[in-house]
Amino acid sequence: MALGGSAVALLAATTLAALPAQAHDDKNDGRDNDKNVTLTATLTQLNGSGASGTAKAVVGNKMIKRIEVHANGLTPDAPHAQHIHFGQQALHECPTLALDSNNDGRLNTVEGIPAYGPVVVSLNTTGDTTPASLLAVARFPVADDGSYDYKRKNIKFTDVAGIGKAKDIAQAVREGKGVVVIHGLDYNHNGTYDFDSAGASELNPDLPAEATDPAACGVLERK
Ligand SMILES: [Cu+2]
Repeated sequence: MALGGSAVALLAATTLAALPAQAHDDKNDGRDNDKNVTLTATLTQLNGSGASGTAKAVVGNKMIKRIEVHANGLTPDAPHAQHIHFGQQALHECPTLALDSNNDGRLNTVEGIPAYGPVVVSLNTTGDTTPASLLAVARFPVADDGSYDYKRKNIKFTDVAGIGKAKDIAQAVREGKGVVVIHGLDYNHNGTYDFDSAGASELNPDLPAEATDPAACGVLERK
C-alpha cells in the first residue's frame, strides 16, 4: 500500500517536530561522543555471594572522566578484581546459571563472557587500567569489612585486540553496553580465597577460582 501525500507530509512533520526534543535530550543521543554521558549500574550478586552495590560513571570521548563503585557483602579483607566488560558479540547483560556450561553449579568468569563480554577496562586503584591488569590483584580494592567505596578519575579507554578501537568501545559503553563485574568470593566461608571448595581459576592456575569467579554484576545504563 502506497502512502498518500498527506500521510507522507504527516510523517515528515512528525519527524521534524521530534527533532528539537531529541537535540535537547543528549542522554538519548548516541552520537554525542564529545559530551559527558552519565551511566549507572545496580550491582547484584552472582554465585550466591550475597554481594550488592552500585556504580556510576561519567564517560566523555575516549575517557571515563570519573567512576565510583560502592559495594558491600563481599569477602572481607580480600582483594576484589573489578572490570568493565564489553564484547561486540555479548548480550550486554549479567549472566545466569544457564551459562554454567560444565554444570558444576558455579558460574566462572569465562562462562559469563557470552553475557558480559571480555574485560575492556580494569577498575583498579593505581597504575595501568587496560585488560593487561585484569588479574593484578594487588592493585584492586580490598573489602576491609566486606564493603568498599572505589573512586577513580580519568581512565582512558584503549584499543583492545579482538574487541575494538578505544573510540568504539567508549561509544558502546556510552550506549549502555558496558557491564561492571566484581570478582572474588568465599564459597566455603572459611575467610580466605583457597583452592578447597572450587579448585583453581580457569584464568590462572596459580589463583583459586574463589579469587576470580564473579561475585556481583550490573549493566552501566544511561540515566
Ligand atoms: Cu571482570
